[in-house]
Amino acid sequence: MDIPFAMNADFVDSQYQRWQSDPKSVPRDWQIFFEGFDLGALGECKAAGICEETQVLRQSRVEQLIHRYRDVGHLLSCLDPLMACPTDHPLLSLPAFDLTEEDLDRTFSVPRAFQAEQMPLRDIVRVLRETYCRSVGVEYMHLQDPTERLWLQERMEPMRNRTALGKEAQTHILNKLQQATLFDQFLHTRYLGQKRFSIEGAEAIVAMLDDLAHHEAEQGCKEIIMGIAHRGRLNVQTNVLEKLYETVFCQFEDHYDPDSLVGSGDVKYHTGYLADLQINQNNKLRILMAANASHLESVDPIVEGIARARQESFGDGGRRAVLPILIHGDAAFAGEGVVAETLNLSQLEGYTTGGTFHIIINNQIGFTTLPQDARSTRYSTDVAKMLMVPIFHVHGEDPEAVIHTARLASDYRREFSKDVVIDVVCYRRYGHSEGDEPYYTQPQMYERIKDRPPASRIYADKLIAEGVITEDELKKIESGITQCLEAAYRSAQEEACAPPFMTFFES
Ligand SMILES: Cc1ncc(C[n+]2csc(CCOP(=O)(O)OP(=O)(O)O)c2C)c(N)n1
Repeated sequence: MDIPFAMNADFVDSQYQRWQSDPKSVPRDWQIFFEGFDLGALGECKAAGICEETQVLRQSRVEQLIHRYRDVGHLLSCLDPLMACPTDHPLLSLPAFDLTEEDLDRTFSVPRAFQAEQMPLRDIVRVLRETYCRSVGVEYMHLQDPTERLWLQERMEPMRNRTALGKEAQTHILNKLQQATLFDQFLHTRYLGQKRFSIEGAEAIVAMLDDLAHHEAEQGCKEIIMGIAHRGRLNVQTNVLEKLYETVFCQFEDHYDPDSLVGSGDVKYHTGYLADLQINQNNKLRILMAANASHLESVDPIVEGIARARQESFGDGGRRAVLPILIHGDAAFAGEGVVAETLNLSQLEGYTTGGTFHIIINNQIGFTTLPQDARSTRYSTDVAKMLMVPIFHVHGEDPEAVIHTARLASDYRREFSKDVVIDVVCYRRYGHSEGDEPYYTQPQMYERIKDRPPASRIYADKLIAEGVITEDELKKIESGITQCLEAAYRSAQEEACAPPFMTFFES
């Protein structure tokens, strides 16, 4: 019998499940093995004369349950800020495994990643729910390489898919969320009626990109090549790439002449930006936001091409030195053929960039179209499953979970040189470009969005409740940001606009 990676429990377990549903679905030698296994278990029972089912049988059921949570625990995860969290799923209930409430107090052997030899079933279910059914839903059991699955399990299960962050990191996250919210609110009030493709509803993306830039730089990344469509573009330019607020405001002013740069008034959503960031005392990071055409996702292969060229210029280690990040809309990721084409190139020697970091700003709408009218798949990310790479779905109002997931995905990409996908489930506070009224087409959805506080407020309330910050400290953060915005606004009106950007590498 050919057992790859000798005694791999996941593999044996999956064969056993296939055999149980249809004995002929596994090779003959496995059929004999499992027949003997079940017979032995029953024989032991009869010999003892005290039970119908032995511990061996129950153990195998518990292993099925563990396997199922790892596989489809995401069905029970809490991802959508606009909906109540699911509490149960028939595929994950005890009866689905012929287990009962009494079994909860029985003890079973557990996998290595649980960091214990044995546990009561009650605790096993708790560990699984904490890991797979909170703010992070993970799809990774489609990965065919058991080494990768084990790597992920050992990173997720001991920590229950969370990173413990200290006060400094939490306050920094709050700051980034506040910057994201206040910047777009400011544009909303000062440049009423102008398109801005607000990030509001998806502010966690800013906190995530900021943290990812730090994490990558600390791990040796020198350059990020980023592709991003219209949504949140200006917010990412200012609050992640440190483009000056006044430079952006200038582009909204009447005295700004976009024709001097070629193009029309929409030019600010298409131009790129090059930033050199001093991440900390030791690390610098260069981020190029590529110019973006209106044609959704057409930037993907361009980013890959730039990233590959930059990697070559670094020589050995180039794949780690340069990270391509693609930020997609949910409708575009599922709908545009170039997404599949780009994914398909990702592992080819002539095209690979050592793994692309994909982020979906999943605001659950494409212009006016809801997911059920836009795609045949459960998730907008399902096309990426063909690469056998992990896909993380994460609640967009839980910035700590978003950041934990980004760090994990970054480490996976570095370890295995493959793409990773993070689907940030959020919403869009206004219409597609603020000018249109979403109530006309999605009244129920927008009724739920109407009273939703910004993610920054929700996170601030959590930190205040936990005693991490005070209401006064929150006010200080807010007024500091507002002062910056006001000062930038004044200078954008008074002074001639500064040259807005560098767009390409000079070295
Ligand atoms: C190839 C292409 N098809 C259609 C459009 C028109 N269009 C612009 S934005 C948009 C909706 C995109 O939705 P999504 O990807 O979810 O991003 P969101 O605007 O919600 O952030 C559409 C259909 C386009 N720009 N390019």
